[in-house]
Amino acid sequence: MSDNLSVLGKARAEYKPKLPPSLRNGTLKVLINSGKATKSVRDQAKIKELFPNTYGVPILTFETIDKKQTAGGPLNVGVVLSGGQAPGGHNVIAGIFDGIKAVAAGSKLYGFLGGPGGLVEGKYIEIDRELMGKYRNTGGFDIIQSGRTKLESTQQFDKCIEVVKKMNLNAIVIIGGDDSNTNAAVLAEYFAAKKVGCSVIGCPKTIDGDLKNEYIETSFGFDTAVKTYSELIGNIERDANSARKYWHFIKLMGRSASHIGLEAALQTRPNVCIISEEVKKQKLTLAQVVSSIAKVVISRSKAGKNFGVALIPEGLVEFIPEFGVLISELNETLAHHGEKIKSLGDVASMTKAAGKHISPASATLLKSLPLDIQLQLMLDRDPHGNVQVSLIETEKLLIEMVGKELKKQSFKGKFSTQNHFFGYEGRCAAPSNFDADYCYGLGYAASVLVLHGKTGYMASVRNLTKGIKNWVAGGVPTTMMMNIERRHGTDKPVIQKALVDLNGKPFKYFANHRNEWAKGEEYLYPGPIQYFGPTEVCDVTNYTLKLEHS
Ligand code: FBP
Repeated sequence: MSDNLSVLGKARAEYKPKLPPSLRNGTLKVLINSGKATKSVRDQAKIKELFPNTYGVPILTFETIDKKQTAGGPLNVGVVLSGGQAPGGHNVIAGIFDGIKAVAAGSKLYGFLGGPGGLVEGKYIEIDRELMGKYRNTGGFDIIQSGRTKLESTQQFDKCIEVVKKMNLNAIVIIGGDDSNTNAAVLAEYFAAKKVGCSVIGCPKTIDGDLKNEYIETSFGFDTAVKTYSELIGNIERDANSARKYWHFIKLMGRSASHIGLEAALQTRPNVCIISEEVKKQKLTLAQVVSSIAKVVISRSKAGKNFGVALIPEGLVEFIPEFGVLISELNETLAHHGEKIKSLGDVASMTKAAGKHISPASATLLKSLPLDIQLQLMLDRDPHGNVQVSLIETEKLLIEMVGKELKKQSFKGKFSTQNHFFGYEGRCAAPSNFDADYCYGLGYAASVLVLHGKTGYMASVRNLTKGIKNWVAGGVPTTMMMNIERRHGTDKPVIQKALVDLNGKPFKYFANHRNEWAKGEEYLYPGPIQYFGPTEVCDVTNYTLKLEHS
């Protein structure tokens, strides 16, 4: 055992993740059941045309049978960790490792270094038993690191083929979010078209919780990350309620969707929690969002409470209609004139130059914002064309604007504030028992898909709220989750993001309680994730999953 493990780390290394029944006792007793042909969520004709070799394949579920199934010989599998870190990635790799070894003695697992870029460049290490042993049940992606290279050019795909041939790989497993699994689907299609004979399987990862649908109940890492943030938010609530002198504005990671904010609100009951999807539905302007927060500040102050806690989803600005328009116009502008605009150096000149390419309303809005926010909106997009919302300091923008609004209303109380941003704090936390088990199951399921030579699938484990004895493992065609969206100024096939459903039970529960939470101190203090102890404490999932599947 590694000597750089903490006391908890050592105890945690001994944890044996639990597997769904169909994957227990090795993968040798697993049969794949075929279902009906499938279709994409939208834009069926276009997606079918783009994925002629992998479109329409059936959903797969595994069942235990008595007959042994073995691979023809040892399997060689490569694994990639892609995109933002999420707790449990190492256990997915452990699941693949144990799965392929159970299928065929002598099977080998290789880890591509630094994300999809490592695959293109053929940079890898072999993951052997000793190395794997150091990372079981740990957080982070450090075993092979991660990266955000987008796989899209024919040149990149051809390089991947060279690597696959050189390493004699039977399969590549890409562990990633919606964008990375889009990469996996595109690569699977390319390999199938070229008859490369190498499967490409995806695994649903992202703390954001926005890679989910009927068959992928949740993405791994969401559970642990939100529990980590909720512990911190609970601590802040207790501090706020003790000192009674600060309003805490807490921005929470999660990119576009507000699943993290909503779940954290259910776990901690703050005074304010903004849900971006609701802002969009109600077409609220920034001024209206600000005024809704100011109302709570004023009414608490009238009750003698100049303190409170407000949760802000990091993607909020994209959902405020005028900002949404500004950001999409800036996306197009930066895709075509980005280099020139950025070369100007100072923010005022950049804003002026960008202003020439966007609508007058957007140009006025951009100019009206604090300089640092103007700059943050014009920073580089990520390789997938997304604005980097984690770099936009929305919590500070709101504090400033709420302060101005209070002044306008001749507010007599106090508005002393603290700002926080919780994101990176939770992405590498040691996986909760739920994530440790779920991830191990996903990895094991991926190895079964590889054994059966399946490609263009995402590994799945379902029935997650029904107890592990009822968990169902299988595979879902990635093309089923796709639609066409505008990225980097062009239409691209991508996995559709699952945003917060305003008719769903988690949001409804929040909406029914938020007024009481705004007035009082109904705070809940969830405390740290527990790894050892009673099952109702250690194996509990999260409100979102429970409510969605109750
Ligand atoms: P993925 O979608 O790749 O899982 O990443 C999620 C995320 O943590 C977002 O919540 C956040 O906006 C973004 O990554 C931050 O990116 P980076 O790690 O590049 O700063």
